Amino acid sequence: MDALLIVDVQNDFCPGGALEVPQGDQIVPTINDLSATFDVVLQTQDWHPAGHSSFASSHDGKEPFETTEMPYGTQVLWPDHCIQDSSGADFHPDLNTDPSQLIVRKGFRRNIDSYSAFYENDDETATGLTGYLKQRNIDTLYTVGLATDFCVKWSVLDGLKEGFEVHVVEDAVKGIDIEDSVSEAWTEMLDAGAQKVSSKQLLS
Ligand code: VGL
Ligand code: ZN
Repeated sequence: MDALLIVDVQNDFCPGGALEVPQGDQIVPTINDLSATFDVVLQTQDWHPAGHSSFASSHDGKEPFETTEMPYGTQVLWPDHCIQDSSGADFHPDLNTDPSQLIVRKGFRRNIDSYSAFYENDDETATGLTGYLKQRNIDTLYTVGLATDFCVKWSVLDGLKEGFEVHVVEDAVKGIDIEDSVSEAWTEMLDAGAQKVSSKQLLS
């Protein structure tokens, strides 16, 4: 059984948002077309409390896009984004969320960031998505959304590790792109066994 996994298509990751992904909004119509063709549609939502430890503003002297060491490893520091209940955390207004059967929220623990739909950045704290997918006999994921080089990439890598077949829809993802991180993300995802597809292939 297949599922479409829509990662973090939220206002703060779209142009004009706090952590904008260039052209992040341009994938929305394609995602809407795709979600109409899947029996199972799932979403993630980045959902941080104010003062979250992944925000540069929570660390004296740090600027966004610098890094800091956390107990679980190196963490990129971000502008404040996707704060719970803010409009920036809302899904893009044109995204059709009606077909979504599950919304996985992540990043809600103050002291740990979470890029992946499966595990937080400590690689240990589970969101529960694996159990949900297994119980619904879903073995294949088609991944779309934002950002290619962070939440999409980590969701794809963890999905593969958890034993799912994972496809990435190349024209339905967009990245932040810090120092070539988008092309590195593609290399990592493909090396790990992800399959690149186009929306055209899926919609024809
Ligand atoms: C994301 C950075 C921080 C993402 C979320 O959705 O890719 N990136 N929080
Ligand atoms: Zn975040």
